[in-house]
Amino acid sequence: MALRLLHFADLHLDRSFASERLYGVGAQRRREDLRSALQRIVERARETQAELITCGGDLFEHDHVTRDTAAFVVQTLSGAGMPVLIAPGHADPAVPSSPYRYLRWPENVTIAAHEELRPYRYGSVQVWAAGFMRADVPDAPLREFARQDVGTHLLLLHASDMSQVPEGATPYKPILPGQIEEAGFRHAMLGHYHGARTGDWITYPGSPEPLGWNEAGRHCTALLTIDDDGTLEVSLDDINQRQFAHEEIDVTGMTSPDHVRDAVTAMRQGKHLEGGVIRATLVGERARSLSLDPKALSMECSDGFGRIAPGGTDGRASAAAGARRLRRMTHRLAEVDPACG
Ligand SMILES: [Mn+2]
Repeated sequence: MALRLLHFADLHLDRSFASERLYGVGAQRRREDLRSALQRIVERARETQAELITCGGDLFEHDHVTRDTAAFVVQTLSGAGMPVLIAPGHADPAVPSSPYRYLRWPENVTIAAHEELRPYRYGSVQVWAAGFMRADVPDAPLREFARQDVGTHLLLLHASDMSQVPEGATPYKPILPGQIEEAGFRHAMLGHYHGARTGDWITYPGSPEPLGWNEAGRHCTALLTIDDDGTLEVSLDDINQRQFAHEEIDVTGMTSPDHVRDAVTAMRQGKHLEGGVIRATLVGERARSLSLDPKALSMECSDGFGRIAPGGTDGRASAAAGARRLRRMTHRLAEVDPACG
């Protein structure tokens, strides 16, 4: 065997989660999830006897990262007992004020804080890496790359496979599978797309934990094994402990807020939702006698483990004017924690 490595990307440590309307305890718990994912990644690298850990960028969010988190990263990675190679991405560009630049990193950690691709040698394998030095890098990274003919070469980048751009993704650093092959790479370990996927030339491990309700798909680490003859195997293994779930609660027939509260509690205690961050939508026909106050409901369901925050409430009158109203109310974030189940 020439090399075995564990690849991950898009952890987004210290993300605010404001875009998911998660605040306070709810957001803090998600940030703790991200930290513990890094510890599990390092543990998995050891367990699988990897010889190298690679990170395809977005390890943390530069706009939010605290010194404490940066110190946590340094400590966790320094304890990995193997080399770690990081290619800074869009969310964690190696700008002068980045922890990548101002911190003293342990000897086993290498930051590819350079815009052009440079090779890093691990045994008989060369891993070519480059980093974002500012947040927006439109250039195609392989356009002027001189083909490598001798030896085994891998690519580590935060980049966009233009043959499979997910909805809503901004295509920084566009590349195509054909370019990987033409440049002489055996495989590209990338970051940027948050749903795990792998193919002949390109692997995205996805974000280790989902970062919101729109992140369906798998959240993995990728174990790459390269044999001496150049044979390559990629194994995507799920690493997430959380999932974002969406549930509906039908309020038809409920006549008091107590009924709604009981339904929310029952949903949160449902075993299949353990470990889930839940967005509950109240649907159905609201009885006239039932008044719902999202704020009050939210307060009542706040217990430190779970909470409902008032979300976008859009009440729409049904076709039959003056009749009962069909109301669709969105109460975000009944969060279920295993400790609560
Ligand atoms: Mn990302």
